Amino acid sequence: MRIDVLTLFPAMFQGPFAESIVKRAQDSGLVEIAVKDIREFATDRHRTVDDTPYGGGAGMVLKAEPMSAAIRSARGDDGHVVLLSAQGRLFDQATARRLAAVPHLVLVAGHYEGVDERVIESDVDEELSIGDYVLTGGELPAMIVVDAVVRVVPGVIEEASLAHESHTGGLLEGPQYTRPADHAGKRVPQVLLSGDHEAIATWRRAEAIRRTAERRPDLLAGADLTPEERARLPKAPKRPKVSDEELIRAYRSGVGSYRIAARFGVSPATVRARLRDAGVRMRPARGTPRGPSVAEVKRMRKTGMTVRELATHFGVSHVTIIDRLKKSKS
Ligand code: 9D3
Repeated sequence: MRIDVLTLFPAMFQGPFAESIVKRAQDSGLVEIAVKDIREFATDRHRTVDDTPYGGGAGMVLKAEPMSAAIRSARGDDGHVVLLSAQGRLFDQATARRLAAVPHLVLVAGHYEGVDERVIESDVDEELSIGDYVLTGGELPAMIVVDAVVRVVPGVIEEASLAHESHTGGLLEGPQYTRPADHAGKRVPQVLLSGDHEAIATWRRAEAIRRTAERRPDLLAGADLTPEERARLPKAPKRPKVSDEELIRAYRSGVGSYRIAARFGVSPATVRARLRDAGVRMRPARGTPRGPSVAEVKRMRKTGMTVRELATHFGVSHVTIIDRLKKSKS
């Protein structure tokens, strides 16, 4: 595939395109990348590429004529033109895969306040943003798009790595460890040393789901979860009719979670979850037993996990784990 990048700052691209995987992709002939200076397409003797906005306002706008000439020169008759702009649709992995199948990409890095809209209408096929934050221009976004696209061009990286990516089903990765098994007093989770491949896969899956729910709950809707996994997801915390401080003050004063719930118009489970999340040590709840079953704990224990690791894994106290282990022996 061929990628042309149009920019006012070609020197910015020299480092990133001359290193690592993007360099290897070019060296092996899988991708050809050319960076071109938009200023070369300015026709006046000052090489002017920007001007003040019609209607007034701060900053400068990239002029239509040199932009249009630069794009038409790079596109030839087959280029797909992408403008990097803060007004674009959000770039994501699906877009990276789609663009990796395009034989000739032309990436246009805007700068200053933007590009004359008539160029976007006539010469640009799509506009992409890399995220909701303000940058000084489209150069770093263009590099990011090149990086994400090039690595999914067939042959650039090992097929196995790409296969694993699509296999994780839209979840974040769980934690990774390598030697030594003990670092500064923290041990690698025992299950990873157990050699029990099924238990390892189960653990990794649980960690990936847990992490995604905690850090990126927005990903869960589109994630590839079994109905069982979906049913076990912690419900999204819908916040407050009552502040944490009020809940904590009431609880510490000795009022039970059922009374507090009634007083503040939330459920007892909500009261307990909020207090637990706020780090409050809970008195024993009335009602049904919570946490993992005897069988679940027994199974994970067999992989060699310690009581502490089991407690973290199941999200309960070590007392609960010891209780289940005792019951499994009686
Ligand atoms: C008056 C509003 N402008 C400045 C706050 C809007 C604006 C113009 C130009 C904001 C950023 C830029 C330069 N940014 C890009 O060209 C850009 C970008 C970005 O800022 N964030 C995320 N993705 C991208 S892609 C190109």
